[in-house]
Amino acid sequence: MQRIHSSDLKNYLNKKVLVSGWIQDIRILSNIIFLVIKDREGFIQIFLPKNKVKEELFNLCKNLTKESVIQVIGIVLKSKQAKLGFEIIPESIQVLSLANTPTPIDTSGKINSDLSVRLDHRFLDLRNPKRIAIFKIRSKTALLVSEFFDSNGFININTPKITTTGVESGAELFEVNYFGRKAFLAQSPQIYKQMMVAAGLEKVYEIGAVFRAEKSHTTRHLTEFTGIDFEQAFIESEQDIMDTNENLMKFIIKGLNKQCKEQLELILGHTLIEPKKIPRITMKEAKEMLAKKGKRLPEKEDFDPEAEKMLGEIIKKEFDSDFVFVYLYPWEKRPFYHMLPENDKSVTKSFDLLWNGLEIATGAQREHRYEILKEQAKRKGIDLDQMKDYANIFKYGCPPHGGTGLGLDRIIEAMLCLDNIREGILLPRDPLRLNP
Ligand code: AMO
Repeated sequence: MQRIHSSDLKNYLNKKVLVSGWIQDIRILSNIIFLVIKDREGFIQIFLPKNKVKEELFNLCKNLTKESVIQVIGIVLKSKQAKLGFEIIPESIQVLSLANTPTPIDTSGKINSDLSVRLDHRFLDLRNPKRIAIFKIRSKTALLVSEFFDSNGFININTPKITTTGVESGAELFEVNYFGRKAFLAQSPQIYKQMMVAAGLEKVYEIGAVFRAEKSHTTRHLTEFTGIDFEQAFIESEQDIMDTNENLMKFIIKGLNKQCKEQLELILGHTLIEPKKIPRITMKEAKEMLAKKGKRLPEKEDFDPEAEKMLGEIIKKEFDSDFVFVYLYPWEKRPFYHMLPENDKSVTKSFDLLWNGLEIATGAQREHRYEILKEQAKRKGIDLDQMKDYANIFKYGCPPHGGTGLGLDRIIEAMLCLDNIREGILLPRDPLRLNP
């Protein structure tokens, strides 16, 4: 017999089915036993009236423990008491795995455990429909990202995660002993995505692991996260790159509202708001808006989390948008490879994208002219010629180009209004957490 999921029960009324899952609840009364089992899609009630089921089944259920895995064959009947409106009267029950009791954390979601304890027992923590919903949404998001880039002519690439150089200022590198040679875990695919544009692929994207040796203990930083990176050639300016990001976000939201309606409603109580036009403001304008609300930031400084949150609220009020692009970031706060505008060398042709007051992406037009790039690197104290693999990209015909790095984990955090980035990643890595 083929197994069916809880969500399919409605199609099998009065028919014999095989279901399996984890025991969520057991209620034993003198003449009746109720079992609730959960599978990936929801819950199934198993009803055992003593006078209608075999005695051995009744006795077997008395010894079951919560979270044990069982397989049930029985008839689907309508039920007024069952949440889904159906229950199964079993003909047979097979115990596939008996769980130890008690479990280290409550899996029903009724008793809250500390996040850190939950993460220590993540596989048990995920036996909760709300948590599974997060990862169904995350899975669909990644798929939609690929669909978007694929249908817009981008080529999917896979770049090395063991490398010898990094170009992200501020983000530290994890050192690896590579057969006695010093290597690093990639802090972004920046070099390689630019390289592939120069190679002639023109438009590329990658979804892959990114490593940052930052000792940040915040609700938005991980030491290993999933980056969505893209790079595109023959652009006019960073505005073209913002367009791509804007279209991507609209595509994701539209797709999720269609394909993950149930999960979004379970977590948020509603589907996502589809953005109309995402406002684009300069860093200077953003700082003026913040200053009016009493938050003053130095000219050359980036936003702190409080400023980002405040800006999100201001934009929501003034533009009725959950998203905002902030562009023309100060040169001091951006890596050397960002292009500078002709008329103002104090800023770069770069931007951040914020969703619900959280930075989810950074992008820019890159400097593709070797001599200017070399000069910019020098201004940051970097000798470009020491970075041979990167420097070479610009020596043999490199078109104007730009791109973006988006954090998938940040997108999920912002989208689902999660308190902590760790809620949206299966097994987070941070300065303190290296397990499980
Ligand atoms: P940046 O360093 O801003 O830019 O990273 C891009 C995006 O990645 C996410 N992100 C993080 N997510 C979780 N934990 C972290 N520690 C973390 N650091 C960054 C954020 C961020 O916006 N090469 C450039 C991108 C580019 O210009 O193409 C870069 O890596 O969402």
